[in-house]
Amino acid sequence: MGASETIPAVGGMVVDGMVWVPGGTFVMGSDRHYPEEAPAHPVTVGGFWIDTCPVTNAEFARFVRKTRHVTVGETAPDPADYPGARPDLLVPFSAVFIAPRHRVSLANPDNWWTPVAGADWRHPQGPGSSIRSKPDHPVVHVAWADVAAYASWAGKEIPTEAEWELAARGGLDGAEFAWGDELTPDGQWMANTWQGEFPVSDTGEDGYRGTSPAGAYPANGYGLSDMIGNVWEWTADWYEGHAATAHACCTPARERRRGNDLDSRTAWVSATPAMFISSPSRLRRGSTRHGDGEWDQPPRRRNTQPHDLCIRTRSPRGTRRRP
Ligand SMILES: [Ca+2]
Repeated sequence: MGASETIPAVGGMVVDGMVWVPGGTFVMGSDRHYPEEAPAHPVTVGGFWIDTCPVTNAEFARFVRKTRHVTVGETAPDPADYPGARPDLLVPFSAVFIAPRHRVSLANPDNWWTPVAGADWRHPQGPGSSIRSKPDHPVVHVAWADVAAYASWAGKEIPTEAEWELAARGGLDGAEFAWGDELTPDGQWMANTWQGEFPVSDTGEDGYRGTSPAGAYPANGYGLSDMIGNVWEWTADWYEGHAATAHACCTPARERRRGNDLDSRTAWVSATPAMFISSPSRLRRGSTRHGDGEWDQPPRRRNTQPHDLCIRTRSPRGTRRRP
C-alpha cells in the first residue's frame, strides 16, 4: 500500500503556515507502548489551527532579532537558585546527544544526553558547531521560557498534549504510526528516526543522522509534517502519567495539578544541580509509537533541560474560525 493510499486526504488548506485540525473525540495514549501513555482513554478537544511544521532556526532567529530574546540555554544560572552548587557548573549549557561508544543501559538517558557548556540553539552540538547550514531545520535547545516567549511574540499558543496527539494522528485513530500501521510503506521512510542500535550507532538509512529540515518527510493526513521523529516538541501540559489525567479529558492544561513537577525537580536538584537549570516540567511529544524506528527513548521525561526540543504553535482559541 502506498503512502498516498495509507493517508486519507483530509488535509485542509494551508493558511499562514497553519492548517485546521477538526476537533472531536479520540482515544489518547496507548496500552501497548510506554507505561506512562497508559491507560488509553477517550479525550475530546475542539478544533484548532496548528503550524504545519516545527519552528525553524530561521524563524527563531527572526524572533531573536526582533526581541533580543536570550534563551535559557544561553544564560548562566543564578547561584542563588542553586545553593551549594559548584561554581564551575553554573555556566550556560544544554544537553547534547552524544552516542556512547558501547552498549549502555537504556533506562538512563544520561548515557547519551550529555551536558555541554556552550551548547545552545545557535550551537546545537556545542562550541564550534553552528546552524549556518541548517536554516530550515527545527530550532532546538529551547526551554519552556523560550517557547512561551516565542509563542507570545507570534501571537499564538502552544498546543496541549491532547491537541498535539490528535493532530499527530492525522485522522487515523488507533493507527500504530502517524501515517498508518507500517513503519516503511513501500520501503519509504516516513519520518526521521533512528536506524541501528540505539544509542550507539545510527546508520542514517532514512537519509539523516540528527535533525532534518522541517517538512522533509511526507505530511500526515492533516497536512502536518514531523509529528513523528526529527525533534521533540513542547506541549502546554505539565507532566503527569496518563493514569492521573485519564479522568481529566477536558480539563484545560494549565489547571491540572502540578505535584509531579516538584517531585522531578527535587530529584534532579539532588542528582545534578546544573541539569535542573531549565527544567519546567512540561510534556513533550514527538517520538512515540516508533517501533523499531524509534528516534529516542524515552519519549518524554519529567525534567526537560533544553536539547532536541522544538516549538510548534497553534492559534489562540477564538481568534481564527474554522475554514
Ligand atoms: Ca534518521
